[in-house]
Amino acid sequence: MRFKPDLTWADVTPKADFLNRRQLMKGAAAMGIGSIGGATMASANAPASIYSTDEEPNTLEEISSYNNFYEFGTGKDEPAEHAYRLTTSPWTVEIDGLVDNPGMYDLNDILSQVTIEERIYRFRCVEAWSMVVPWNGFELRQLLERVGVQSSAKYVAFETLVRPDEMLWQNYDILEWPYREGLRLDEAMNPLTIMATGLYGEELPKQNGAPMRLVVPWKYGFKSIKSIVKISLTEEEPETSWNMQNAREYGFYSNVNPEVSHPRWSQASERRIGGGFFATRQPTQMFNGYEQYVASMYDGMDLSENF
Ligand SMILES: Nc1nc2c(c(=O)[nH]1)N[C@H]1C(S)=C(S)[C@@H](COP(=O)(O)O)O[C@H]1N2
Ligand SMILES: [Mo]
Repeated sequence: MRFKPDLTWADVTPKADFLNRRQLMKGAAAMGIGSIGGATMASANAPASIYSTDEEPNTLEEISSYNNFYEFGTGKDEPAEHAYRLTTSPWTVEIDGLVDNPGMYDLNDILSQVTIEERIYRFRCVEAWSMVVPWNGFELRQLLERVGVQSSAKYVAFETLVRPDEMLWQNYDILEWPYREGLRLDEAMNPLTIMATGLYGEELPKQNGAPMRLVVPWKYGFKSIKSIVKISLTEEEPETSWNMQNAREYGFYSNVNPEVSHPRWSQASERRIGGGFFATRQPTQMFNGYEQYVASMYDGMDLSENF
């Protein structure tokens, strides 16, 4: 299925503002910074983000060969083998629900309106392995502010592409397709929450969720939904794939919490990918180490209930 965008940023952005941005972008281009190859890269001279960890990042090889992306198989090595089939250009994102400017947006238009930067984040899968990933991407709140979130909106729902002739495992009922995820609006607006479009200053590999995937570093990895084609602002808590699959094991919040065990294993420690066979496990941190930026969003909540 191919969509023709019926709205562009020029339609939703006050015109003067839009023209200013274009001028700025052009100026930036003339100085050799900013968007090359579809704006996937952060400027080489950009200052390091205060949100980045100084832990040693995993290699591109590790990050792009050990993956979870069930649309391309359930084995860790299968996404790297099969994701080449995915057509990522053109790419359209539908934004609907409680927004002032719903529509079908071309990804290039979205990327021309946001600031791409580097974020080096810890990434913790619910299966108790972890990595350190140097993402390139933009804060989701930039996109949400552009489309105008209405005051009744309380949640953001995301959907991955459905295209079984390219995503061959969508021909099997291993999950209910499309893969779905969701955040509370304040979580989505948190500056730590990014849409990643690149890795190591290069285009995002398809197995990592090209051309655009969510990254929510204080939550278990399954919240970080890949290859997004739909974003909906809703009043009700959206359905999420792993919760639908097994509500006893996977909740909506899924904040990294070393004190709350998965029903089948402990979450107290994790195996850092690339550490070698004899590497010792390391302790898992509350909110994956991002407590100072996110804990206040859950004040008064029983964190052991909201797994
Ligand atoms: N569409 C989609 N998104 C997905 C998944 C998936 O199977 N399909 N797996 C999730 C899980 S369980 C994890 S741990 C991360 C893995 O991201 P990575 O392969 O880039 O490390 O992607 C998440 N996003
Ligand atoms: Mo995961």
